Amino acid sequence: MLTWPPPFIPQIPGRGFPVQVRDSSTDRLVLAAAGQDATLYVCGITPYDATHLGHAATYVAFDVLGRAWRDSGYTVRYASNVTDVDDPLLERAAATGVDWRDLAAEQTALYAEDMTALAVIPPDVYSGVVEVIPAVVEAVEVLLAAGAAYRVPSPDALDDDGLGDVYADLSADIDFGAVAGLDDDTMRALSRERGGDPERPGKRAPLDPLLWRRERSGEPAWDGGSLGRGRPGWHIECAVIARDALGLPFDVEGGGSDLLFPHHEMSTSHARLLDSGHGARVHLHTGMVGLGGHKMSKSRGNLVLVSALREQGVDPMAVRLAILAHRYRDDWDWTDAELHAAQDRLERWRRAVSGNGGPDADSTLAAVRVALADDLDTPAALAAVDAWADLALAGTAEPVEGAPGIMGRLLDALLGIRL
Ligand code: 5CA
Ligand code: ZN
Repeated sequence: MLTWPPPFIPQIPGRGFPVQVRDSSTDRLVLAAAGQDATLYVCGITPYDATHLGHAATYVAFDVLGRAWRDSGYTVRYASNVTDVDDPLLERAAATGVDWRDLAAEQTALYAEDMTALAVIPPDVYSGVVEVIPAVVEAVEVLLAAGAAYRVPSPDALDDDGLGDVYADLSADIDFGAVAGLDDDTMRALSRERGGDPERPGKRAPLDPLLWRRERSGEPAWDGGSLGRGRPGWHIECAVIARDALGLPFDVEGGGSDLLFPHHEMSTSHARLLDSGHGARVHLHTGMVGLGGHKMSKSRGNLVLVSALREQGVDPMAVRLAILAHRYRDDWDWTDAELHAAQDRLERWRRAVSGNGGPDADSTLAAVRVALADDLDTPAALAAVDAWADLALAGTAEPVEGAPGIMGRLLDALLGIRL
């Protein structure tokens, strides 16, 4: 799948520090990358109602991680997906009378425009599910052959040749549950809420997730080899795309906190069984952005779209700055006041860097680097820049020639804020 154009990343003096993040599985601070070649997988959009502020906040947060890694001299390999075939997308297409392919293509294009405007560095590997179906089929065949998956009769399938749908047998994975660390009742409730089918008859265990769904009337389907015509389940898609793009184990699997369970628990379990015990080293989750006190979500319809703000003439850098004003892992509500505060801050910073000379930038650069290395503490980074801007606007510090230029470049390189 085509990505969007990468933003220019200016050079800044010195080096950043190795980034520590709080792993969702252990709640401990850990080094985000095991070595100098950092690998990152972030779950991409299901292409409808894109790109709302919650999506944007999640991708901006991981973009900051990638920028901090690059600043500490690491190479970064970043992979992401587009869930361009899944129940919610097909349901929305059917409800609005559009072809699901047109809906997906239009929304994926809008997402690319929004990411470009928000200066998000594009993934190195960017796959739609429809592009990786043979790899998914092969992975499901491997799991079946290993006894880690089984067939469940699907009498409502179009071509009822008795092959049935395929489910993962979670009892084959001794580490299942380690990602989210939840009790059984909670897992069952979340599975029901988030795309699972704990009540489906014929499964060995309620939480066992779908790997391959046979073709049903009116649903798209692909050749599945020995599995029969059908389409992939959700979690196997990310397990296969991440494995093939990054190798196993990779450093960080990320997404919003709504993906911790079941999605990342299941995709990690699939990866482990496909590759002798390895998934992502670190799981990292962003908080939920809300609107009016509820999680911003397609199903609830309480959305603010990045494209709508852009159409109103809102500077995308103000949107990005409003996001960065929050710690990535916190839940927060999008409000007009948040946007106005970011617009004011952007305006102040622009005035502060407008001179040729200004307060020395070295300690601010160091403070921003320290803040980012400390679990991506963007509010602390913004506070350090505010302090520099205060001094610059007060005009009391001994002016250093070129300091405003360094400030502009550090904001661009580390925070993706172009003044
Ligand atoms: N395609 C799947 C992942 S494989 C999916 O969850 N798509 S999505 O379009 O629903 O969400 C895209 C990304 O945005 C996911 O990482 C999700 O966790 C995140 N996200 C969704 N809603 C919010 C929200 N309100 N706040 C923050 N992040 C959100
Ligand atoms: Zn995913």
